[in-house]
Amino acid sequence: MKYLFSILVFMAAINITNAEDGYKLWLRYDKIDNPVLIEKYRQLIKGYSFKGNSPSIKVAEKELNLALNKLLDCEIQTLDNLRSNVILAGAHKNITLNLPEEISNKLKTIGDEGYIIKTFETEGKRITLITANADIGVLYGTFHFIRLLQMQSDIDNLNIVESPLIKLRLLNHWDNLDRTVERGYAGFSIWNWHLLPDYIDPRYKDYARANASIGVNGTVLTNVNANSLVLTKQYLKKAAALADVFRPYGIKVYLTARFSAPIEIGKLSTADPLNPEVRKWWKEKAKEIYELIPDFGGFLVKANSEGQPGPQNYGRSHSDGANMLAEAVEHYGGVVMWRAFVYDNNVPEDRAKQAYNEFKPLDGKFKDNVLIQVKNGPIDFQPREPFHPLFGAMPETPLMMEFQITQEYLGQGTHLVYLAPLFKECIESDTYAKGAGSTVAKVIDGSLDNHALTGIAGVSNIGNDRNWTGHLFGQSNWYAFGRLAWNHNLTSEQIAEEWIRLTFGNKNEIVEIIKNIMMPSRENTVNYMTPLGLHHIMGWDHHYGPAPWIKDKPRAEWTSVYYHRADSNGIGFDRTVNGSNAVSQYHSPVSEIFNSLEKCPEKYLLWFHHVPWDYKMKSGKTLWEELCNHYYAGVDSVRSMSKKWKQLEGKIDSELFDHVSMLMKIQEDEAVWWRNACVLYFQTFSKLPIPEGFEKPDKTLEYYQSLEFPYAPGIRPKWH
Ligand code: GCV
Repeated sequence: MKYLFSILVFMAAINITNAEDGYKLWLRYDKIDNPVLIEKYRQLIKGYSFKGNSPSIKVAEKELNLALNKLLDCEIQTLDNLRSNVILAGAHKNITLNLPEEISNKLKTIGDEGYIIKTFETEGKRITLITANADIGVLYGTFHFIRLLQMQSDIDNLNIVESPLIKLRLLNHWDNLDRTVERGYAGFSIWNWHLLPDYIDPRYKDYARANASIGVNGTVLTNVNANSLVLTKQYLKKAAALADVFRPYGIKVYLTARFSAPIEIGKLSTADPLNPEVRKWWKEKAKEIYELIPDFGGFLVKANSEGQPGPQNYGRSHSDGANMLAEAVEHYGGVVMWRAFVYDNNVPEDRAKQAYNEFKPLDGKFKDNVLIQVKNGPIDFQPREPFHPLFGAMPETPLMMEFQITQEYLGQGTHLVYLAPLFKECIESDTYAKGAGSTVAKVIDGSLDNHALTGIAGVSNIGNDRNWTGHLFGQSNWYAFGRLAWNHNLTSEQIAEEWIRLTFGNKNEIVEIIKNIMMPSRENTVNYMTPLGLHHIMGWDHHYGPAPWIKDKPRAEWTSVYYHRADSNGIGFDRTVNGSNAVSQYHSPVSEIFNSLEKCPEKYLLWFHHVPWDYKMKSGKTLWEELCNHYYAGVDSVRSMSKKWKQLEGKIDSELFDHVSMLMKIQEDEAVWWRNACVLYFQTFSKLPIPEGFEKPDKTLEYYQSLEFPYAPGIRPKWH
């Protein structure tokens, strides 16, 4: 009896230690649940030998040691002399073996960050080689090898050659120095500015590990709505401490530069980019930064946008401003990422057209170390937008992609929305800039216009919540961003499958259920929020929940009615040649397709057209019926997602199960809220009944309009 009791206590303890709070992300390294496979791996991995002793090699070795010992549940050690069935890892120059010619040739094609994982025999010994041109490639290769083990892949005969398609793969943190995070839904900032530089939170290293494991190689630490203070010595030392932690992992630190910093912290009377004193100030500032952070990546700038200062305050252009900063950092190899997210309420022009109008004429006018950072769509990270017309419009300038990983407009912290399909939809769009096949992917990877400097940024969803991203499935979006930044040819499904296996284990039944939840989740969200091309109809300021009724605000483009334009005739923004003519910013035949009511894909219909309520859709239904169908289908799909999730009870970790179950309940309620509020509101214009068979909203429009959320998270601090 006593014996049985001890076993029970022991089992309870195991349960507790196994309880999974999500902290470990996709680097869980739980023991492989297949003894036969463990034995096989143990036979194939008798030990490892890392060549070189740079910080990157040391962290690679440590990571492999950790992963092997946990996954295989035994001590696998470093070996001095080479034996059969070992892993040999190191940069090419440090590997003294005679490598097969095939490997040497491939190394010439994979740059500094690429790697090769190859099984081969030498002097009768079977070796798994992880090699690269530089040590950081060895680290990336090591993470790839670990992923193979985590996914229980066959490692008998490996022949993997990888290199990233895009050079700068960055997270953008919209983190403020007071630790609030603009549009952050996972707690406060992970950067503890107050305790830095002396207190190094262990999270910083885990952040770097996670990012390196998916190939992210840079991080912009601060909000684009920038605070000049980060450029003072006091804060630069703090940023330098973070850079020191990240360096072995190949991650460079970048900062946001507030354009008026020369006035605010430099005591100058102007920030005019053509003023010699201002130019000198930025050069000295760059020197000071590089003394503290020798591999500082450069600046990200939001200028003359939403109240931020910029060169136009002095009658200068975006290129004047960007080039001044570029000149300050070029000597050190730094870059300037200048955002194209600009629109001005004093300009009587469709907001969707303004960035193109301002930036296209500047093509070719930027210095070589400037990238223009363009959001995926022309408005603002909506659940669905057509691709931004600047892609394909500035061949002389490197354009970098800005995606939003944090779900400002997609349910914030509580909705399960897998974003890879959104990212892929955009990068696979054909701009036709140089004929068919001129995809957005080719613009941003530089292959369309031969740019060597290329980049992609994701606005981070990370905070100090224990599981990093608030919603566990937010982790899949961080993961997907990194994997696509490395290789945009991966499919959404491949990435989902990887993430699920790394997070929930390899049981096929579980993988399939979760994949079936993730894959349609973005489309579901579009359906219950903004179907058929609707956009920007969310809550005022905090952007939480539906509010298509928002009007009469200081800026028309900050209202909802500006975008949906519903009236008794119909709904949608006429951007055809007869309307704002935004369609003309796209190349032919995209412009004609978007311009045509018949040819425009229905998913973008109300983005480009004002359509009568009784317009016959492809399904044969009227627009009103189709709109209702989408809203109701969105809610139904959330309900069926919850049912699928329930099948996992008892099959996955209970803490993770409960966490997601509770959030799904919120998502379901909020999907109903979106549907009811939007259908009731648009009904005031269509004057048509909700089609037969659909459940009737249980609340009135007035009820939904009365809701207020003064403390919704992620709101922009009032001091901005
Ligand atoms: C950082 C939207 C967001 C703002 C954000 C802005 C931007 O307007 O609501 O919070 O500001 O985009 O991308 O600059």
